[in-house]
Amino acid sequence: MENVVYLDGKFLPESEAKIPVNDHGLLYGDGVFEGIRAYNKRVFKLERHVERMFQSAKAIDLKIPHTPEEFSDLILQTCRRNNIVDGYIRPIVTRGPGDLGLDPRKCKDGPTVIIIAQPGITLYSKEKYEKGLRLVTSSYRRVPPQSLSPSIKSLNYLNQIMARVEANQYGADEALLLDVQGYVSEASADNFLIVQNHSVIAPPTSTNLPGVTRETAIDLAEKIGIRTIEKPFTLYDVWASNEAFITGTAAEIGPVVEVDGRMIGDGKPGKITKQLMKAFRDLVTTTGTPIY
Ligand code: PXG
Repeated sequence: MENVVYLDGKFLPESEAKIPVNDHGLLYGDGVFEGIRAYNKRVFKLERHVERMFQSAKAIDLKIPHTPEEFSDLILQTCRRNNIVDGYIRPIVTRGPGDLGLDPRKCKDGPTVIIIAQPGITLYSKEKYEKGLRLVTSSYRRVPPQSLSPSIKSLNYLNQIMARVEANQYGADEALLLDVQGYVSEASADNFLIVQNHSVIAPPTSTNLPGVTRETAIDLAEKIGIRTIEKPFTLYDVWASNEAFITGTAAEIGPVVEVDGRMIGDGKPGKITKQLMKAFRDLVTTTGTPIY
């Protein structure tokens, strides 16, 4: 059966959910979005994702025409319309349709609100989670907060797409981006963390997206009794680390076993990484906002 999409107050079959060609989301990437997962008929960290979307919208001075509570309810309704058990949810709010020209004041009809809920998303094969991912450092630097805050989950992903294209050209699974100062920022659509001397180390979020999965992994590490440290680190620290992993809603927690041709630890998914992957699986399948 065809997917049902929420678009500006209506639930429509996907093939009928159309956006005008003059929507500033398309013309200028002017808008924000979220990526959320549902597990076992529950939406994982729904409130936190909605909160982050409202924060991103506020940062670009875009007023979402709903309260966060209303928005959460629309997400749940969209899941119900699509009989979601395990799924992937993509809310998008664009500046809306308007005449050509950057000025958001041209978008007189107000924002366009879209919610897609589909049965799932797969980024990497099962084998990659068992054997680990191979990353290469990108020659592109993550856009600095002086230019556009990387904490805004906006519709402008070209910086990361360029890095991903480069990683593909090198035959790697993912790209690792540095910030303009040379510290590790994040992967193309995932946060990047390392393990050194039994501690999990995460780069501060000033140079990357404050990932919900990153926060969750840090909470889980602390619950298990693993020390977590937030501090800038360099590629040297990555190459010399005992373990490394990525976190993201789509990727979940993925072990990294190679960066720039150097083996991380013993070249196999690390012990702490595996512990976190297991704890994450337990958490996502037992918590979250019920859809039904
Ligand atoms: N950094 C960036 C730049 C991201 O886009 C993350 C980190 C991880 O954040 P979360 O909150 O998901 O742990 C993201 C998230 C997709 C897709 O369609 C991308 C993301 C999330 C869901 C789906 O590829 N990126």
